[in-house]
Order: sequence, then C-alpha cells, then structure tokens
Amino acid sequence: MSEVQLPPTLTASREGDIGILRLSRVAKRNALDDETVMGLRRYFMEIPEGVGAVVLHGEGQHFSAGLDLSEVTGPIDIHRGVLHSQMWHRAFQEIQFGRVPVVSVLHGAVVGGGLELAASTHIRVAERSAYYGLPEGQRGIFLGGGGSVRIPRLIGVHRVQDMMLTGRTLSAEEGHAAGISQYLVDEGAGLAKGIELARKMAKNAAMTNFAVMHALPRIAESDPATGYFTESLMAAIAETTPEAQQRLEDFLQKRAAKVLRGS
Ligand code: 1HE
Repeated sequence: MSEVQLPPTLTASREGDIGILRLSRVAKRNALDDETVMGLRRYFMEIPEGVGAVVLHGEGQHFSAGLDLSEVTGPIDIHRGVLHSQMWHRAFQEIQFGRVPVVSVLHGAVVGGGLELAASTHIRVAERSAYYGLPEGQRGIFLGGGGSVRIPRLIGVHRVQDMMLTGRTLSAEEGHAAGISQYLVDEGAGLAKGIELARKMAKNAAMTNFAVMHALPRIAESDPATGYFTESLMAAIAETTPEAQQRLEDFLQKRAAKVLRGS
C-alpha cells in the first residue's frame, strides 16, 4: 500500500519491510513521461519508515521504452531542454543516493531512459528476455537521465559509444557479461529474485547500507589519498554504532550466521 501520492503510471505495494514499485504504463511500454519521472522522485523521497529496500520492476512485456518521445517534440527551447534533463537527474539521484537500496528487475526492452533508470539502482536482476539499447543516435537526441555518467561506469565508454553510434543492442547475456546486471535469471523469476535480494539488504545495519550507497561510490571515484581517509572515517562511524556493536558481539558469542560458501 502506498502512503505517497503517485500517478497512475506507477503502482506501489508493500511486502513487509520491502517496498515494491511497478512501472505501470503498459500501453506505452512504460515510456517515461514527466508525470512518471516526478512520481519516481516523490516515491523515493518519501519512502515510509519501516521500508528497508525497494524493488522496481515493469508491468507488461518490457521494463521501459525510455523517454516518452512525444515530450521532447514541439517548440525548440534549449533552456527548457536543460531543465527537463535536470528534472530526470534529480529523480534518479533520489534513487541512487536515497535512504534505502534499490533492486531493479529487468525484462524485455530496457532502452534509453529505461537503461538510465536501471543504472541508477544498486542491484540489477535481468530476466533472459531483457535487452539493452541506447537508440538516442537513431532518434537524433542524447542521454539526459544521467546515463552518460552512470552507464560508462557499468560497461565502459567504448560499449556506450558502440550502442549509441551503431544502434547495437545487447542481449541479457551480453549485458550480464558486460556488467549491466549482477544477476541473470530465467524468464518470470526476476521479481522473486529481486524480493529475495531486497530482504537480505533490508536486514543489514542501516548505517552499513548508508555507507555502501553514499560513501562507497564517492570513495571509489576519489583520488586514493582522499579515498583512504574517507574510508577510515566511514569505518569508524559504522563500527561505533550500537547496532554494529551488537552484531559484532553476536558473532563473538556464536549467535550470528557464519559466512559460508554459496550464500
Ligand atoms: C512510445 C515509446 C516512447 C513506445 N515514447 N511512445 N526510446 C525509444 O526509442 C524506444 C521506442 N520504442 C520501441 O522501440 C518499441 O516501442 C519497443 C521495442 C519498446 C516496444 O515495441 P512494441 O511493438 O511492443 O510496441 P509499439 O507498438 O512500438 O509501442 C506501443 C505504443 O507505445 C505506441 O503508441 P500507440 O499510441 O501507437 O499505441 C508507441 O508509439 C508507444 N511508445 N515507446 C513514446 N519511447 C532522458 S533522455 C532519454 C533518451 C531516451 O530514452 S531515447 C530512447 C527512446
């Protein structure tokens, strides 16, 4: 059940401490119009207390056909275009740098802005029908939802250039090998896998999830000296929380699970 006001193109539900958000604009293949992008921002800004992770998936045959192309036609106005792109940036920042980790479940077309959206989530589970494309080149436009920053970090500039210059699509298997998805599952198994992973993440200490979402990517992109320093601060903050102290004590008292092969 959603406590947030959402457009009809988004459906929110809850499974215990997991929030589930579904792109629900099947007639337009979950193309992302302004209302939907702003709804995404609102959902991730207002995640209710008690939700520890979110699963994002798409209704119908496709995850998302990307930007609703009908929204970038009309009177030419560069300033409006910049603001439009920045509106997407703010929405996807709420996902990447929000309160809880997010798993996206990908199937069918994951193209253009749909891939940009997926790239802003922390874990990507792909079903075998998933395929990835950046048809901006064919459409005469450019990435605008943060994809030029995030997608090269996943798969490298050279692959993004190939996809955008030649219109090449990557299959689920190719995308997995390239680094888009962390998990590749059979058709129809994605949502269950996404929920399973979200449950694991929701059980982590909140400060560790915070550190992994907010500190780790910044450390990874800083110069090593700044990175080591920031890591030492983050480590000290995390390990001195009461929750960490309790968890460490639980392990030492043999009350916590061991790290076993295959977990
Ligand atoms: C759309 C959109 C859309 C579908 N904007 N209306 N994205 C693209 O260039 C991908 C464009 N879409 C497609 O290639 C195909 O629609 C799909 C492969 C995703 C699905 O094909 P299919 O045969 O299942 O559906 P369809 O018949 O093509 O589309 C159904 C309807 O959705 C149809 O409208 P209708 O009124 O004729 O029923 C389509 O026009 C509509 N539709 N995709 C608007 N994208 C922040 S910058 C990001 C830049 C980008 O994202 S560029 C990539 C844009």
